Amino acid sequence: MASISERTFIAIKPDGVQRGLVGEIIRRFEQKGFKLVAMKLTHASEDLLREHYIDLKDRPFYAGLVQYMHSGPIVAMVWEGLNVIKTGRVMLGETNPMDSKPGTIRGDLCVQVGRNIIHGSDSLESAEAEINLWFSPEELVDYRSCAHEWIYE
Ligand code: DAT
Ligand code: MG
Repeated sequence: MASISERTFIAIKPDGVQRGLVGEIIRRFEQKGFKLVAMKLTHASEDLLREHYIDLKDRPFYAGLVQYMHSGPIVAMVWEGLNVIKTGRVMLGETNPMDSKPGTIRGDLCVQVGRNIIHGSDSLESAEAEINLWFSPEELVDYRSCAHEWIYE
């Protein structure tokens, strides 16, 4: 069941960082009304990235995907809010930017599936696993947003 304290893992991939899209992507989540609870710029290890994409280990693009994700810094974030996992995926667009509608992040800001600039968890289970993989519990910041009452009834 969707809850106001639902959390998702969102990552701006190395191409998004290099192309100067960090502010634009964060702006969309902030303006939507979601709450930022963790964020760091990190050059992820290949081990962490292999684990992050472990479900895709048998796909032909797996090695290239890990290399691409290891090619530069990533902005790793945790966002919180009602239905944030599913809504976050809608905001991202389809995996392949070619299939992504205008108005979505991938639909507006990138062209090819292998350079699709952003990651977002696709289920409650993957969100929990990914948040645990990328962040320690102390890095998740507990605070009350002053906009809370203006976003939720
Ligand atoms: P998503 O990132 O939308 O959750 P996914 O989990 O199926 O998509 O795949 C993870 C990433 O792998 C995706 O963002 C880009 C890459 N990828 C997926 N399918 C691909 C393909 N057919 N060719 C190249 N890269 C692909
Ligand atoms: Mg995925």
